[in-house]
Amino acid sequence: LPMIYRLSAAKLTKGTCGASVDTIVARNLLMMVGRGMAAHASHALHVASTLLKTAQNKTSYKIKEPEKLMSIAAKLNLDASQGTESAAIEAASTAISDLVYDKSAMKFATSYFPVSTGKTLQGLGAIPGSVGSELLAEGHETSMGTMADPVSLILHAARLGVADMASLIISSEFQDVLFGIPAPVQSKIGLNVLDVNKVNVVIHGHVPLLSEKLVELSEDEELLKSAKASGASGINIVGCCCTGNEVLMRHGVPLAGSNLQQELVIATGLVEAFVADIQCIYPNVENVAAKFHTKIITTMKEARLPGALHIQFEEEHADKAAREILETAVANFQKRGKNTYLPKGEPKNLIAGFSVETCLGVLSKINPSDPLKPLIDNIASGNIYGAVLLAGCTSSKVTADASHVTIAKTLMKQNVLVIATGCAAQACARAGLLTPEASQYAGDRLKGVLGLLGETAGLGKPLPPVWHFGSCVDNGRVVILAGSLAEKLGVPVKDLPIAASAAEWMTEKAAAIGTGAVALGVTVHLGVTPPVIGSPAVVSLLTQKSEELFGGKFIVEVDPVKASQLLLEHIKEKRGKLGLAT
Ligand code: MSK
Repeated sequence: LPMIYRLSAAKLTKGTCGASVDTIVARNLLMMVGRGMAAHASHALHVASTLLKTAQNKTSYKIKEPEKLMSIAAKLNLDASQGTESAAIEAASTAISDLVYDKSAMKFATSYFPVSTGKTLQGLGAIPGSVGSELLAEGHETSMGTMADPVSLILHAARLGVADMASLIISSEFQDVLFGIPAPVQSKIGLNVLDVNKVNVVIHGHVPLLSEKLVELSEDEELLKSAKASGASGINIVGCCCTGNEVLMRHGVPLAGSNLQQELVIATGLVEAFVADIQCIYPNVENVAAKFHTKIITTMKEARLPGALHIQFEEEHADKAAREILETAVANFQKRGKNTYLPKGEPKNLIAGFSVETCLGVLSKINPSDPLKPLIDNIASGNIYGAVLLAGCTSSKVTADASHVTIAKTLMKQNVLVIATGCAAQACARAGLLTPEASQYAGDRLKGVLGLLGETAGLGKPLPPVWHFGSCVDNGRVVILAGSLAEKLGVPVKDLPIAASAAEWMTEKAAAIGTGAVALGVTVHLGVTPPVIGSPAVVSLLTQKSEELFGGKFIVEVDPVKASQLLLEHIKEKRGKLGLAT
């Protein structure tokens, strides 16, 4: 049993070494945030390394968005005068240095956050050095007999949270450079995006490096010929979790499900290959697949499963790995058994693919010289009462999807704009909230804004009341948008009428994102109680003291209706402080 439970069971307040419950809880939290941050930074390192090798002409990837690359270089204050490849090498090397090498401050943190946020973080010693140096210190501090001061441990967790945010930004920005900036796209979600007549390939995990190639190759003539020779009418790629979100928002690839549906997707008996890269891959997929013909294929060295077929992804040979995977899937089609089941009915429609650039693009049609102004005017007038980001997983500890959906519907009714990422976005999609028709659930004032923006975007219909902003790493996009709004208004992020909610969070990564958001001044609701209640001191640091220090705090409320009220009260308070109508 974890030490904290053994202590409380024995009604003790200290361990044998004298570590208090506050020390133990703070130490455990720091380790949790550290693991989450390591996962995101590892993702970022893969993407940065791919960008670097692409610029060096060592891969078959292309730089699809040279303009965006130049704006990243400008933000980082890099010399981009030698052209695209040189700018890519500079930007990727800066990221790799931020992630791996020891130095005083991560450039992706100091360059991307508003100046006022940077000053607050600097004053609190919360600007991270490289991820590598921070993790080294975290491992050391949390080892037995080292750091025992709970406040220092929590401040270190905040620093790791900030490093996590910077890592998300690296992944999100470079993925756009390599694969394109997402733009609104229509697609579907549900188990019945699987096709009984086709070779079904599920792509699962987080890093879109190999999945981009799989999507591209699924239309390869030779592979389609072999699929037809096997009796299939084609190759059907569907997504799961965040790899699914990535290919959804760039290519419209439909989604089969989120983290909690991964085993169910296989249990349809219709999946020829279940291809996993990294993170949120339940080891149980192997046990379920063993009952069917499904091949579980792992592709990255960090996330291997003991019985899975492993086809290693390497940036330089991505096409070869993708072809081998699809050949394996096609060859497996004829082994599909009779024991198949697909739920009746149609998958749900959805619109995804919102990005900062898309938003600014639409807004600039209203005000070309000052695109943020229409957004600010609508917030000031109360047409948009505030904005809340729904992020994180779906959880088996609560009724899955229900918390996200209840909060989304309650907030939009009160004219709050809802942005969603990760599995939370998929939960909203399953409830039909990513459609123009769902704008009927929004309050009249927000409905008017969605209608105007939909017309301006040329949709001929309102925008959905929930904007799918991408995968978990795309929380970085939301940070960039919030930072731009704050800078435009000349106020710190902590004063904006915004908040975040991780109503069904479950992973260490969600803990890292939440901690980073609080450190940047955003108040975050958690709908599943984090493992800190053994220490009233840590609870107070996270839910009260953090607001004095950073401007953001955690709100813990399991009931989604009450949570919505708390989020609305928070927005009301912020509006009041800005002198806006409440
Ligand atoms: S996939 S981290 S279950 S959101 Fe990003 Fe979903 Fe949570 Fe994984």
